[in-house]
Amino acid sequence: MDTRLAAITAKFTQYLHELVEEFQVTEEELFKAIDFFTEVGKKNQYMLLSDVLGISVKVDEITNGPHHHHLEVTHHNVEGPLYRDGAPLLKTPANICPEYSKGDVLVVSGQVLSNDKQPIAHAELDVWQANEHGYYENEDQDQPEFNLRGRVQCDAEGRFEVQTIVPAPYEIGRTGPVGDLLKKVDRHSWRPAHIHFKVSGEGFDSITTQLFIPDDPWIESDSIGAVKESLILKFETCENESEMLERGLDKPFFKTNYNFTLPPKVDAPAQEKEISHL
Ligand code: MBD
Ligand code: FE
Repeated sequence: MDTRLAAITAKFTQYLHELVEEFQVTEEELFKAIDFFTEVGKKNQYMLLSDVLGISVKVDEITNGPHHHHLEVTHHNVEGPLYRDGAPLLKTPANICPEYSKGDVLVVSGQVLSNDKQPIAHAELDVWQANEHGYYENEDQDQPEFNLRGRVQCDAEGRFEVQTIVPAPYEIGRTGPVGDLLKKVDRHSWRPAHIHFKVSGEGFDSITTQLFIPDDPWIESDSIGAVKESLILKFETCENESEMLERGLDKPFFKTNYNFTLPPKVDAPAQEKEISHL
């Protein structure tokens, strides 16, 4: 018997009964709800549903927040549905968008540090983001494979520099039941422009997070509620000719600096000592 599952099931049932009672839900509405959930499954949108209901962010906080609340480490954030394993391995300085000219160029640089401010040598950033129209490579015929994705290896001081473009805001559920629901209840389905990161280093816990583009129109009303103040980037405009040339650019670009701080590895449960029998 799974007592936790039993308790959650009982409570869930109680909440649903209260809801049915309060709204005097009809049979017709129940059938519509069942059709909705069937469609969510068929279109593989359960994660997206959890996102727009604010469940994903809450669960992320519960799962990845409290162990480190006493430490100053980079705020965790949800992975979202668009991560892909196996992005190209790159060394810093890296360019994850070689066809840069289509968007505003952005150079993200910084350092990966431990909680006591020591550099983490050869830390890795797994980066992924949407393009200047708000589309991820794996949902867009026009982008090359793994465009705007990369696993960037930092140098011996944990430093990195990633050249990319400024992503556009992302509209979730453009097709499918979750987007349809949002429309029906008059909720917008925009996410402020963001860049995803999984940051890892040997001997440290990895962190999955997102950094947000400043001054985005949706930053105060992210449809999944994932924005945290400490994850909003600050942009500078770089018009310096030699810095432009260095990067093969013929126009000014945006620069931003962000340091990631990884938590120390949570001690693995003590391994049972092997008892040697002669
Ligand atoms: C996204 O791009 C995203 O990052 C999340 C968390 C959910 C839906 C779309
Ligand atoms: Fe995203």
